[in-house]
Amino acid sequence: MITIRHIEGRRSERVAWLLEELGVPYELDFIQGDILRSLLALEAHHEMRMAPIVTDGDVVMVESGAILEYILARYGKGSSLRPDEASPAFAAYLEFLHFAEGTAMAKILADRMMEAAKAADAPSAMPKLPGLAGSRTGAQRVLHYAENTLAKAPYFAGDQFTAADIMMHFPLKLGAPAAVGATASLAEVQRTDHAYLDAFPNVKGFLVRMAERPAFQRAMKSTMPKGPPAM
Ligand SMILES: N[C@@H](CCC(=O)N[C@@H](CS)C(=O)NCC(=O)O)C(=O)O
Repeated sequence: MITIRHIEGRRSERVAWLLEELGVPYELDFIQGDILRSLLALEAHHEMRMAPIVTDGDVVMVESGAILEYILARYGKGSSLRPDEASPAFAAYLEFLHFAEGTAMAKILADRMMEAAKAADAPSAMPKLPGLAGSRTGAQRVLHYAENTLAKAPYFAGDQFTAADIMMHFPLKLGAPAAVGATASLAEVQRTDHAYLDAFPNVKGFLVRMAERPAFQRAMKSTMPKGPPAM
């Protein structure tokens, strides 16, 4: 049985979502309603002490994107959640599977650190650069890129839902308010009816479509049994 060491409302929900899509059983290990104790409990399973940590027999893994690839390789052979390597969708699939953490989350979190440094009157080490990208914050660059990608097809790898969409969901829901200078708690970002999403209609449509998926709904119910956490 696959065990997901989990924190409510965090990236570990991706693993539950993928397993729900595949119909593979799993168990979640977390302390309901207690984010801090769930986080501290992770240390018993991995020195990185971050969620998700996945255990499958002798395998213990961190890094959600790698975990999704592992699960697809072991339990999802032939599944449409991973396009065939010969398919035209494969390059975009790989890009967004990795972009979600490697760039999107990194840029969204870097914005937050820059905001905190600005609030503390710390001098910026980065000069303002010219051009379109230079005029945008990290979250804006990510959200505009996602918006333009989703203008061409309903999913990140084209016409078919894949694990890349599972990876992208988390940075989009976190990055959308940041991109328009709004603030939203972790509980609030679970909703898809915010006015701030109107700035990115294709992203909004994507988030709505994801929320309609039965596997997504089952995963959100199992990973947040008492509803979204306040923090
Ligand atoms: N890139 C990693 C990030 C994991 C991560 O930072 N998880 C957060 C929860 S969403 C966490 O556990 N943070 C606590 C910490 O790192 O101390 C992944 O995608 O799995």
